[in-house]
Amino acid sequence: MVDQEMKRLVNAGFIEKAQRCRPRLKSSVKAPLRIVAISSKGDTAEIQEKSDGRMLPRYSLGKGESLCLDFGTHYVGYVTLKFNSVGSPQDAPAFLRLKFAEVPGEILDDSGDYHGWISRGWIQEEFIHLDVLPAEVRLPRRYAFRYLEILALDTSKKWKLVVEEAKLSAVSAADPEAVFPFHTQDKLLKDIDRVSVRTLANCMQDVFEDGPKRDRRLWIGDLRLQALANYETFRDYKLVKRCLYLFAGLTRDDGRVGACVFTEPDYIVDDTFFFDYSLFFVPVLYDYYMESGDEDTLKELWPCAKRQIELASQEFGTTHVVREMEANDCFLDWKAGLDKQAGAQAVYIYCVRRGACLARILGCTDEASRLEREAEEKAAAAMKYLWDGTKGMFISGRDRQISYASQVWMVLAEVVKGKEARELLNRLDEEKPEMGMVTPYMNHHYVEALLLCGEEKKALDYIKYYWGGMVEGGADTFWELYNPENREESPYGSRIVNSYCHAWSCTPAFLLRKIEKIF
Ligand code: RAM
Repeated sequence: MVDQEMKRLVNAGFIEKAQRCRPRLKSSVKAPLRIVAISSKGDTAEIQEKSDGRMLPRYSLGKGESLCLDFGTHYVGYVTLKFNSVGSPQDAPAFLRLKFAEVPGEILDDSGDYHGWISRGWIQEEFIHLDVLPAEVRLPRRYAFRYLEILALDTSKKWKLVVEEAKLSAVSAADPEAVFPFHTQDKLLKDIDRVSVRTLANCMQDVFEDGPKRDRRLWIGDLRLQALANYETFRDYKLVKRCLYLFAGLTRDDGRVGACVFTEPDYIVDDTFFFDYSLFFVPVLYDYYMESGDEDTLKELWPCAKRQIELASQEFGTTHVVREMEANDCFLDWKAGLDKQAGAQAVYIYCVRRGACLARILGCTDEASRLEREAEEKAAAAMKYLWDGTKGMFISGRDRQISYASQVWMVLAEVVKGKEARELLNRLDEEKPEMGMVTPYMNHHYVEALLLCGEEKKALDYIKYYWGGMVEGGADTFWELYNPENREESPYGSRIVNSYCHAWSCTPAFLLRKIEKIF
């Protein structure tokens, strides 16, 4: 939901605390490793090695000629390019197009074909004129990429363009040396873990960003999963604390936590609100406390967590079933047509249970008991009104829609447990309802649901199938969207604006270590 009329509330003390946890970014200089040619092979991109990255100055580009540099893996950072000319004196400006690509397919995509609903400003493409060569160009934007294509749109008949040097200053708040390892002999799992950790590291910037290509901001749904992966890998508690204080310090005037916050030019909460995302402040705080033991933060931020539950509780009617939701009232997944009611009911129960635990930890026993009763009441209502006994599935909305999201969240909310939950997930697997899952975010929750009901083997196989599918598709970092059945899937109208290093996709680093502890 977008609330453009909203009044904002800023807690200066909280912002000050967030500011004190601001990370110092680590930077390292990278050069291209290879020069490649990318061509299309059916619907995939074929990469052909042309030469070593050090051969760069030996190439000269005339009108319409291009060079594609491969930096070896995915990075986030700032680029400096040195250009020169060969041949006659430069009698016309150099006119260039630069394309930065996280995956090779982006080099092949034509930005002119994009007619989607989010800004084309996200496409990492620049058009530059250089009147005088030689020239050193330090590009002002930060890019997320592995490949950089330099196309000479025009030179002149008398001279050609030379790219003498390409340099990247890669930045991240994470120290790649400081990862707590995951032990396995399985090559695919090793690769999945490596790609997950890289995804997380490249999204760890001034805050936990959702995607360094797009939207480059702090979303609470992404934060929740990033924080979990971070606790198992980099253990950067300070960065999570910073993000918690930002969400709590920048709310709507009724205390509601926004779906995302911007940190530039000033800290400001967005006017987008999702039922599930506001509630996720509770489990993010819960997980943070469980991992860090930071009682001061828990005490200070508990009122904000409690307030999210209070506000969400107003969305329930006398039957204790949450109201029917419009598509953008609650997120859950990008699956088009997904009915959100059952998922929202389950997310509420999931969050209230964690709220009850926090209240108990803080010694607020009356509040804890009240929240425990609240969770049970809503769980009972889910069984009464949202469970279809004949089909053995939870239904959602007036059309009684059956989706993966509803079943998975009801399991995570422990509305069904143990054997019943296992049977439900088995049925889901057999019947494969059409209302499937399209984001690694939703697929993460599916794996968590399997783990919660003791299906470690299935969880592991699914990680190999799903995230392994991206690794086999050449991923250096995990993608925002991945539907094995439709690789072109995009909620935005074209995959050209999809992000290919996306926070909510980094969770195998967490899931695999969790499974490792069980075995
Ligand atoms: C997209 C981003 C972000 C997500 C929101 C709901 O814009 O991918 O990660 O949290 O949607």
